[in-house]
Amino acid sequence: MKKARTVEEVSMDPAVQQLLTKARQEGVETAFDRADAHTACGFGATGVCCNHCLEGPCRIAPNGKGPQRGICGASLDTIVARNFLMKLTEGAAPHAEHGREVALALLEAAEGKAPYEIRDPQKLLRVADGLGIETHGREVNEIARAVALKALEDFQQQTGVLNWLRYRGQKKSVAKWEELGLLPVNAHLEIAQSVTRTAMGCDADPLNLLLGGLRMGLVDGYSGLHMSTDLQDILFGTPTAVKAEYNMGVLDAKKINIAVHGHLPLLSEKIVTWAKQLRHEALAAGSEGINLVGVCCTGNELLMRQGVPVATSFSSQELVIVSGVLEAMVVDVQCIMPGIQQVAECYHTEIITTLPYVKIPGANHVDFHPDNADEAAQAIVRRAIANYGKRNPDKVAIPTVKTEAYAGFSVEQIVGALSALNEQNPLAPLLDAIVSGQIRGVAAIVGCTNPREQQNVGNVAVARELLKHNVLVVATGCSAHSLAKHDLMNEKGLEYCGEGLRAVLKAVGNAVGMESLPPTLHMGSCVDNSRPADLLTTIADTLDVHIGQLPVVGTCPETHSPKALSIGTYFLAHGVDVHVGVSPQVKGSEWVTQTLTGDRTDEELNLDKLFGGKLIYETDPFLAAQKMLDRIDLKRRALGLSV
Ligand code: CUV
Repeated sequence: MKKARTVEEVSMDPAVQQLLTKARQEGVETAFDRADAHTACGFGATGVCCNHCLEGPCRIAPNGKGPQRGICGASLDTIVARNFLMKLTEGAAPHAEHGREVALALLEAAEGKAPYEIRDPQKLLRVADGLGIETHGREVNEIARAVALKALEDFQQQTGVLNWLRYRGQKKSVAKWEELGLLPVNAHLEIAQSVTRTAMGCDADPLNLLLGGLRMGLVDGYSGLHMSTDLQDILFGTPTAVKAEYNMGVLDAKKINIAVHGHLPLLSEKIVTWAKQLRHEALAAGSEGINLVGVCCTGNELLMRQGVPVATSFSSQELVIVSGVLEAMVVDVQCIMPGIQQVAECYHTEIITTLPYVKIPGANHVDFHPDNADEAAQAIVRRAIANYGKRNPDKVAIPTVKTEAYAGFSVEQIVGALSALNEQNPLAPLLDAIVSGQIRGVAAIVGCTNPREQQNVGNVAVARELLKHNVLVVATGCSAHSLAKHDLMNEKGLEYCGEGLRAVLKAVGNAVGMESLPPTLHMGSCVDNSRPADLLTTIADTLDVHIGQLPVVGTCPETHSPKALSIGTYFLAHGVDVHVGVSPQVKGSEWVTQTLTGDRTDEELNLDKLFGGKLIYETDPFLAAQKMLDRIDLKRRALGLSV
């Protein structure tokens, strides 16, 4: 067995260090300990193990020793490309399901069958317009119904192109995808076809498999990210700037604590409502009220729209329970470690699953459907209240660590802030700063934290390094948690910014009555990666260039999730360079690796030649930042901008 890491080696977050120490003292095992106990399988880690059929598993040693083909004759390149496509499909499918769940909820709300209302009718009108839906003289619910049906078409139609791609895709990129035959028809069809492609005896052409991967990127981007964000904004409101708190110190020993965890805001929005309405019951139980805290992307959703504080990110989700003050952890879908149940059994915490297709043995289940949203949320809040009396005071220890952070930077909010400087042409100040070099480029830091990685180190180091070189940084997902916890979303972090960038952040901030914009802008959850994409589309259209020509990069330094790979692929399809700091498990095939990283010297196709962007795999955050800066400069030069 490998040696266990010290708590400092596990995370740079002092709250996580404290709670991990407590967990270890109390004999509670967490993902960090399991990560230390596991040795990664060298075959799996390089993508050369094929277990698509019952002849195998077959594994090919990349050093040329042993059989060089699977029993069926699949080559090393086929096996690695096929495994990579499967990963991308596993990334795209949950996001597409997210989009579909929200579309169904909108339909039921519009038809009066689910207790939601349209909180942003203006966005509804804009989205309807963009989809070519007649809005004139129609009731809000009638338009909402038409929008929901258009969304559901993207899971049903047998010909044509995803409505959301036609609506949100940059025309220049769409033309490229059309030329390559990559345009997806409907998300479910594409996902089913992708699974078929990877099944035994189907697609064996590595290039065709990788192009299938790009299709998955587009499915994720339009049926997952864009659709989810658009419809959630319509239902729950478009985020505006909000100041909130981050880290374990947001737990409150005097209150009933409920953590909401996962991705879908459909139920958690209702829990916000019912936590307020049932406060008197919480008081009657002897507490001082109800305290909601967020984990992972459900946390981001509630933070962006409701200012709900965030406790922690993916890799330390179990440690919220170790505080001993969590009455319930309510989970919906994605990124929920089954391990939370084992941890919960050492305390009084109740794990409550809520979707019929996401259950955990030992956890309790409250079935959620949009039509019973109020009843489910009430039941959950009441269960938490009932658990308050079971708390063991000897096990309570809340780290006092918390940080202030700004969030809520939707495109609408960013444009709104910029318009304080230039009402006629809000983007002009940003574009001028990019052209002059005051802002060298834009980077989106996205993705997760990973129990195998030292938590927050990669995300924070990449961010600080890019800021230092005047790159405007936006963030989503758990990487945003990392940045917020380490003062990169409040004024303190301005010290890390280069002079040019700091001046722009201050100028825009002053114009909207703040001392400065925060050094990095929190744009939301993982599906909200649609927001940076929309921002890039607007910038590229204004300059009349392809998105891939802009000096912009995407980076996920600490990811663990296939979703980050499919989101990354969505950006790669636009020609945006994408850095990953964790192995994408393709190293076993030089052909696949070099096609993705654009490093092939022969005349054949690679991603860079095809789209103008490539995958950058680099585990060292400083080298990664340098490589991204080089690509930003390359693109600046190509546009005739100063470097
Ligand atoms: Ni979707 S995908 S660990 S919660 S960001 Fe967080 Fe974000 Fe990655 Fe999961």
